[in-house]
Amino acid sequence: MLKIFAILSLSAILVLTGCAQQSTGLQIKIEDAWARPSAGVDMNGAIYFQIVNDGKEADKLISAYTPSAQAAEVHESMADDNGVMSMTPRENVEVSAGGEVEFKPGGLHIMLVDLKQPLAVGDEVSLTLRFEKAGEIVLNVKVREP
Ligand SMILES: [Cu+2]
Repeated sequence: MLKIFAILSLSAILVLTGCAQQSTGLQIKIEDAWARPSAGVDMNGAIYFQIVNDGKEADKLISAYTPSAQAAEVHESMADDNGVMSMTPRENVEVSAGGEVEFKPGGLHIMLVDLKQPLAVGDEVSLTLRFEKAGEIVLNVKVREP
């Protein structure tokens, strides 16, 4: 009986700290998420969205996960002086307090490495984004034409 009581009060504490965290005004929203269809034999995909930070503290996107591919990586595409595109992995992406960061073709994206199945228009992909402070945000992302 004592043990049960201990567990109950522990979960009460967890709920309370959850509330306390929210009251600091930390709020991350993901808007307009979409995935591009995969093309032919290229079994990589890409997901785009906008991160909106309505909170009073900066936060960082630190990792991504999807069950639909071997890996989900945060990448940034860039053109060099000759206009040749390349992409580099980003360790994290900071979103300033009250700020927005756009993931879009030719820029930041979530790369789906080694898709388990091709992505066609109308399909849905589950994507989990992990933020340093806001924790995990799970999205259902629709595949559509760019
Ligand atoms: Cu990429």
